[in-house]
Amino acid sequence: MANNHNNYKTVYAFAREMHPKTEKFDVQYGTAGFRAKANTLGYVMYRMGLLAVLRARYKKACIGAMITASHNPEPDNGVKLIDPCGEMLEQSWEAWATKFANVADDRLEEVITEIVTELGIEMTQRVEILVGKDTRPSSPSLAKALCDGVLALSGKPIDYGIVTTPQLHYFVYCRNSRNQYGFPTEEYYYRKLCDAFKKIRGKNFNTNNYQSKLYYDGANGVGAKKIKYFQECLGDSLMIDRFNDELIGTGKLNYMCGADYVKTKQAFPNGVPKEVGQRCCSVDGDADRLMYYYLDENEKCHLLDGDRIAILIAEYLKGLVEDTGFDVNLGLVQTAYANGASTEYITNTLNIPVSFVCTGVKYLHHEAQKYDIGVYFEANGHGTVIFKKEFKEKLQTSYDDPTVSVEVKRAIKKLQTVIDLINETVGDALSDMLLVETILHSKGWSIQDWEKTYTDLPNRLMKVSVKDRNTITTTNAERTCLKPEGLQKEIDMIVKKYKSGRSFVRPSGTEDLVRVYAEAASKDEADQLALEVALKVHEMAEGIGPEPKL
Ligand code: 16G
Ligand code: MG
Repeated sequence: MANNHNNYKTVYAFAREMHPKTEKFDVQYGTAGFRAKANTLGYVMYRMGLLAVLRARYKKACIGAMITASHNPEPDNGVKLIDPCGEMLEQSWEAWATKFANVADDRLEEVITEIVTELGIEMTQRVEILVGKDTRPSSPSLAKALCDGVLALSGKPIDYGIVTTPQLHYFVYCRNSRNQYGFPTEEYYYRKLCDAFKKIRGKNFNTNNYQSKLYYDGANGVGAKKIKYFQECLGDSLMIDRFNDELIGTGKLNYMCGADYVKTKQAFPNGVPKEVGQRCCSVDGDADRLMYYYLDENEKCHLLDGDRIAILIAEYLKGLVEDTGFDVNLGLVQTAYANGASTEYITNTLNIPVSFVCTGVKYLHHEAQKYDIGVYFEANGHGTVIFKKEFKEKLQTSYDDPTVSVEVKRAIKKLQTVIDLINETVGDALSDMLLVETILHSKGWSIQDWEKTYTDLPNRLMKVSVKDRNTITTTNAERTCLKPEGLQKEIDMIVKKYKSGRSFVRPSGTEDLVRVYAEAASKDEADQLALEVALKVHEMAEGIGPEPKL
C-alpha cells in the first residue's frame, strides 16, 4: 500500500504542475462521455487517463480511450472510455468518471483511494490503455494529457494515432479476446472487412438496377482519411468517389456536411456533386454514423436513415438464416426516434419483433444482446448487428458436420462471411456501408428501389431551451413524459388532433435543452404538431428565451 501511496502523490504533483483543474463548473459523463470546448478539457483528459488505468485493473483487461467530439463543431472535443469487450463504459462507472472530473486537484488522491478501497482494485498490475483520436487540431495535446494520466498511475498507454471510434472499439475487443475476434491492427481490420466484401460480391459488380458507383462524404474527418485504405483494398469491386476529405470540399470538419448535418437538416451536404438519382452516403466526424440519400429531379433530398438501414439488414439476415434452416431468435432494437412507418413495416410486413429502449448506444447494444441475432440502429444512423456466441458456434459445428448438405453449408458460409463484414462491438459507418452495398448488390436494387419498401411519415425535430432540462423526466423508453406533471396529458390532447400523429419530448443528453419530436400524415402537420408541443414545453417547463417558432 505504501508504494501505491507514492503513486498517488505523483498523481497530484502531475495534476498541479501540468494539468491543473482550470474550470469551476462541473461536467458530466453523459451518453457520449465528456464533451465540451476543447480548451477546457486538459484536466478532464488527465483524470480520464487515471480512471482508465483503474478500470483496466478492476476488469483485469485493457481499456480504450477515444478522443473525439463526433459530429460536433471543430472547436469542441471529448473523451469516452471503452470497456473490455469493446462496449461503452459500464453505467455504474459513469458516476466515478463524473466524480473524477470534478474533484479539486488536491483531493484527487483521496478519490483514488476511495475507489480502490471500495472496489478492492489491485494496484500492482501493469495494464494497457489503447488511445485513439479523431482529426481535430486539439486532439494530439488532449491525447498527451490523457497519456500523462495513464503514466501517473503506472499504466501503459498504447497510442493508435488517428482512428475512427469503431476501429478503437474493435481493437480493444481484439486485444482482450486474445485475437479470437481478429488482430488489433488497422491493416487486419481493412483486410478482414474488404476480403469478406469481395468474397460475397463475386465478379459481377453491377446487378440489375444496382450500380457499383457510390458518392461518399467523409465530413472532413477521420472517415475521409480511412476510406482511402478501403479504396485500395476494394479495388474496382466498389467505385467510391470521395468528397469532403479536406482537399475536395469545404475543408471544415462537420461543417455543412456529414451524417448528422444530412439527418438533422434533412438536406444534401455541401461539397458533394448534385447529380440527380446518384446514390450517396455520409459518415459523421468519427465515422460511427452513416446516412444514405439521393437528389430527385426537383432537387429534393431523399434520406435513407438508420431505420431504413436496420430494416434492410434485418430482412437480409432473416433470409440468410432461413437458407441455413436454423431456428433463430432475430430481433430489432429501436428508439422513440424511429419513424412510426418503419416500426409498422418491421412488425407487420417482416414479422420481426421490435423492442424499444432509451436513446444512447449502450441501451440499444444491451437490448440487442438478448437476441441470437440482434440488429440495432438509431434513426441518426448509428447501429450494428450482434450475434450470440452460441449461435456462431452452432453455425461452425453444423458446417463441420459431414452429414450436413452442401446447400446448407453454402448458406452457412455466406452467413459467416456476412458476420465477418460486421463490426459487432459498436456502430461502424464504414462496415455498415459495406454491408448496405452488399445487400443492395445482392438484391439488384437502386437506392430508389430501396426507398420504395415503405413510406416514411413526415417528421420534425425541435429544440426548446428551458431553465433546467432535468425538470423533464420520462418513462416507457422516453415515449411518455412523467414530469412536469400534466405535460403528457397536454401532449396527448394535441397529438389527437393530427392524423397519424405522434410526439414525445425528452431532455437532451448532449446539449442543455429539451428535444421535441413529432410525426404526422403530412409535412405541414408534422411541423405544426412539433410547434404546438414545443410551445407547451416552453410554457410548462419554464422555457427561457423567445417562444419556439417554426
Ligand atoms: C450521443 C449518443 C447517441 C445519441 C445522441 C443523442 C452514443 C455513443 N452516442 O451522441 O447514441 O443518439 O447522443 O443525443 O451513445 P441527445 O441526447 O442530445 O439527443
Ligand atoms: Mg459519431
